[in-house]
Amino acid sequence: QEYTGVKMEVVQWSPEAEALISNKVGNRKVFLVAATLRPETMYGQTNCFVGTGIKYGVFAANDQEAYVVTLRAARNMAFQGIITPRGNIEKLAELPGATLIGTKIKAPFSVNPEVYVLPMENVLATKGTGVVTSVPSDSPDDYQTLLDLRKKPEFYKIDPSWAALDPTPVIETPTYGNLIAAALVKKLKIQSQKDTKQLAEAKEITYKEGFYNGTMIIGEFKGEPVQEAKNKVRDAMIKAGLAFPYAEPEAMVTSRSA
Ligand code: ZZB
Repeated sequence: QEYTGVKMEVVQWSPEAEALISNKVGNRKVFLVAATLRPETMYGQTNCFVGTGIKYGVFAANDQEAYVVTLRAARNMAFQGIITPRGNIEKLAELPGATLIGTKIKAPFSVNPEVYVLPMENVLATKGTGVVTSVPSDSPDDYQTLLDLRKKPEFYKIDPSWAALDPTPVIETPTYGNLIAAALVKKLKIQSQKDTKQLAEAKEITYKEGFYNGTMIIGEFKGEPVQEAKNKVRDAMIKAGLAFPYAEPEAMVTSRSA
């Protein structure tokens, strides 16, 4: 799986994370790195999601930068030469996911320059970097989670202002308009992020509609089909030093028939 690793620079740590980070990162800039398959949607980022029960590390990428990802992702990055020295990893600090909530970070290419880290129940520790950038216009999971957070901020232990940014239209499709995630959440009668079966179906439809029938309605490639814009946005982010290619190795073969 070929992801784009999106570098979301920390602007202001939450007090809990700040306490764990103190003095441990040297002069490095620290980034949460989100793994995405939809670089063309980055204009619509409104926040970032982590799993509150997932363990994250702050890993030195080099003398200037450090990345907040799972250990598993850091290992993959080291083998891909993203983290130097190649094949080696240096963990500077450890951050339980819950401590990251409320941290303010930059959202590269987004109409919202700065966004907050929020909790999502369905973040998998075994996929990508364990960090997910949220685009509620084009991801049903992100949209529904945002609704859940707004409905029950105390339950999720967030300040309501952290979830205040509304979805921004990024892609137009003939069937679902310019906020496809909201349209599908409604159509499939999804009520919460716990409706994982319907959300999986909504995601499938969203991927297909966006890719085959979507047109960009924002950004440098406005007016172009998503199919063409996708890699152009990706390349522009990489060129700007705001992203890098990150490959997820195929699942290891654990058994095979003779
Ligand atoms: C931004 C984005 C915008 C995404 C969108 C999707 C969509 P897949 O197809 O199942 O591999 N993601 C990445 N890592 C994780 C994780 N550890 N746990 C849960 N979700 C994760 O899913 C790849 C997408 O799932 C990634 O692309 C990321 O969200 C999320 F408009 O990044 B995406 C219709 C989807 N739209």
